[in-house]
Amino acid sequence: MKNEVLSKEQLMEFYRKMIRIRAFENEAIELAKMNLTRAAVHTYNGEEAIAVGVCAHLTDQDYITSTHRGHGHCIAKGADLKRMFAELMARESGYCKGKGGSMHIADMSIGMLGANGIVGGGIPISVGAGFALKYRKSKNIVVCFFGDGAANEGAFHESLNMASVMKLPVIFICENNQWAISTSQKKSCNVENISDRAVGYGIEGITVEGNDVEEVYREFGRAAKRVREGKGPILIEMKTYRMAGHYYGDSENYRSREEVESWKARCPVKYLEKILRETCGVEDEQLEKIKKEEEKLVLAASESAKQESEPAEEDLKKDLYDTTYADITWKVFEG
Ligand SMILES: Cc1ncc(C[n+]2csc(CCOP(=O)(O)OP(=O)(O)O)c2C)c(N)n1
Ligand SMILES: [Mg+2]
Repeated sequence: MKNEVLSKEQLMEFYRKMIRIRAFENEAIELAKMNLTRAAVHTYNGEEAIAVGVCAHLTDQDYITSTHRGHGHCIAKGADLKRMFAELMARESGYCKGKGGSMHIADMSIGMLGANGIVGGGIPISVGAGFALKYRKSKNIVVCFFGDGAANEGAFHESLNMASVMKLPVIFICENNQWAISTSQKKSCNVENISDRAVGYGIEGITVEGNDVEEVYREFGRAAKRVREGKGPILIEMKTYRMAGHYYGDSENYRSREEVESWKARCPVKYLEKILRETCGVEDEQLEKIKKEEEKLVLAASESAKQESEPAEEDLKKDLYDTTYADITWKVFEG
């Protein structure tokens, strides 16, 4: 349902953010090729419209939980590019002092509760965060990003059920990019849409064209309004496609070239460029200028992170656990 026209300025801002994410991911691949990254790198190429359209509705006081494919979510929520690159390259100035890598980036100052190497791991965390917000009578919300593969895990079922019965302010966003490593989504799930499962939890389920940033923005906006009003959680399935391999180095021998090419033709960046040209009268030179500016920004962040030092050997065992809470727990046990 198209009933809200976004301004040219707003669409240009979405374009800039999507290009920033694409440029970051392309640079992350270059770093992986040079063996500068210390953990697996899972890129978000092809899914940029989702993070950008969703996060445009959020403030720093709203929370998100993310996945192993989390760079796009971080950037859309406002994370610092240099600290992200530093984390990928195991530098001390990275988000986890270089000890976490790509899959463990978190930034509490912007409400980014963390990427997660455990598939489905962010789903129950989002329910806990939702409970905290409700307990504090806050109007803020939690957005939980996860993949189609994660939607087949027990944690998904338990979390949606609990969020529903407790009417928690959580929006579950399934990024259905058609694949969970080499497992086709269609072969691992027998319902037409993952969002159809919402009925089983007594909540609303919506299916959205995830490569269309306008549709993502509009549909998420409606859902966010309802959830902020205290009407309980919503499940949104965003149909999209992972344009690159599962991680850098994936042979991709489980899917056909034709399939990849057909989805590349539906690339969210290209789709938005077409709208900007045809309905907003934007010239190619303006789009090129944004691309150049964002590439420059990303490369500067990467170069600067490369110059940073690695964590010192004597700090190896530091920061592994948050001892504040461990101490409290021990005190309780010890009476
Ligand atoms: C609990 C758990 N099981 C298995 C894995 C291995 N694994 C890493 S990514 C992945 C696929 C996830 O697919 P999906 O949820 O669709 O996310 P996508 O990679 O497509 O973004 C799997 C099975 C893991 N990291 N954690
Ligand atoms: Mg997937």
